[in-house]
Amino acid sequence: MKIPLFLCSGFLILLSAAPGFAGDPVVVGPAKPNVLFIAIDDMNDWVGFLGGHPQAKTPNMDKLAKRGVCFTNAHCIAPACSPCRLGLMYGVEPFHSGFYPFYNHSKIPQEVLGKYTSLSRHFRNNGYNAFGAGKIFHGSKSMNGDWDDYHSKNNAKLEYAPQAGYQQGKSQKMAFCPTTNKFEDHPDHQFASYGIDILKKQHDKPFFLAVGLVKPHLAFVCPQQFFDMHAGPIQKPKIRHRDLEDVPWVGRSMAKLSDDLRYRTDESWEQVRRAYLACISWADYNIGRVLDELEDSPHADNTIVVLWSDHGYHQGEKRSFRKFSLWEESTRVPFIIYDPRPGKMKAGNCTEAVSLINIYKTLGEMAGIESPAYVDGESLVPQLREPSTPIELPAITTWGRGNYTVRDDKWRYTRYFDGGEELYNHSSDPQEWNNLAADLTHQARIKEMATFLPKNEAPQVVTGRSLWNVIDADQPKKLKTFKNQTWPQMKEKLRPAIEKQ
Ligand SMILES: [Ca+2]
Ligand SMILES: [Ca+2]
Repeated sequence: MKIPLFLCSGFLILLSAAPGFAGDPVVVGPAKPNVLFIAIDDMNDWVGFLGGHPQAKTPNMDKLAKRGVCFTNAHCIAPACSPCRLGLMYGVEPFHSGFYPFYNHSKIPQEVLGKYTSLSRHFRNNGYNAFGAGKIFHGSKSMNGDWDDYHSKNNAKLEYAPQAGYQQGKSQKMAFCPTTNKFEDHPDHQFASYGIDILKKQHDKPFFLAVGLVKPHLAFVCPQQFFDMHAGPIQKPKIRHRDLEDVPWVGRSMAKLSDDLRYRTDESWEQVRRAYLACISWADYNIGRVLDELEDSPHADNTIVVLWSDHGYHQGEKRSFRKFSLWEESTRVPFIIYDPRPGKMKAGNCTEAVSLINIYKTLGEMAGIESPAYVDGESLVPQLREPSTPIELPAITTWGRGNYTVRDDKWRYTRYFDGGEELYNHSSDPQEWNNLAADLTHQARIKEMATFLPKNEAPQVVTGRSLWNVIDADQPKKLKTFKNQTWPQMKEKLRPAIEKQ
């Protein structure tokens, strides 16, 4: 009889109970790798390793990107917390599941959710312990056997120092300023500490450890020290002020013009962007704490690290703030996989367009676990072995039923539910300023890219829906309201700001 003693350094070490061998460790073969799964909320490409902003300071993620395979052209499943996370964790595209808008995870009917197996549960079903902390799903911390243990508590109240930043009225959410609390009071510090505690332990089974950070999501608040790192003037992103004029109406409806107008009027854009960069550095600091612990732990040689953000963020581009759009600012995300096991990975950048939908199958293949038959996407193991390996399928991002964007290594093609289209050439127009969809010379390309649009759309799941903030095929009337009233009014309001620029 052999008793597993512990798992480390990539091998399962057994203690033989046979006479004469008692106590001798016997190495019998490679053990299943552990997984450290780092989820980030609302982080766009303003990180050192993606170069989205020249003043980004993210040394810990940069180090991971260098050691692992960094997917420099990675895109979200949907540009919103709930549908992206449901898609990623269950391995199913919104147009197959019907999870287009926001849901309270625990209120989605079992006859719908029961068709799918969450990633953490799938690993549990295959001999793993699953531990989680912070934000992995949106709207519910833990349910139905997704985890062996889950940490979500944070009781400390954060106090803001708005005189050192910017705050809209007394809004706790729309605050862009340092906190006066100690590090330990902040949720992300606690979530990282939970991960560190798990990494300090010996485990009798391989583990799937998910650490979900809630920054840089609004409010943009974090300790002063991270604001101090960004004390000087903040460089503006590249913005074309009349950029929306060649964008179809559904696209225009996605832009958060009122936020842009407010920050222009208040002259607060710089404070908003500074606070965002500070929160990104704060997230990076907490990620670094977990990665340093892993490196010093007995699990270092046998733990796969995957790091991703659920979607990107506008900081004034397309006259917009936040996410909820199908442009590059919203879709592009940090995404890194690192595998320390010999021969499993070649460090480098993969520049092919990839979707986060591929995480499910990729982790499954890396751990030798077959994914359920329904799971969408494809394994990125060939790209981990050789980052220059091409990928045939483009990345698709869905925002509402009928609104899709298709991204390949050079082009973005978007089609909205009413037939409105956009086409951008990323080789010559990385800001997506010039919509080429009406250009007759590109019609063959549009036709080809349109073949990747979903053929059969699942109807929207209605039960459990908590927020439906997109104009789509299921609420087309909202577009009429927007066209007749909101946009012209908004345009009038914006005119002085536009003309001032
Ligand atoms: Ca998010
Ligand atoms: Ca434009």
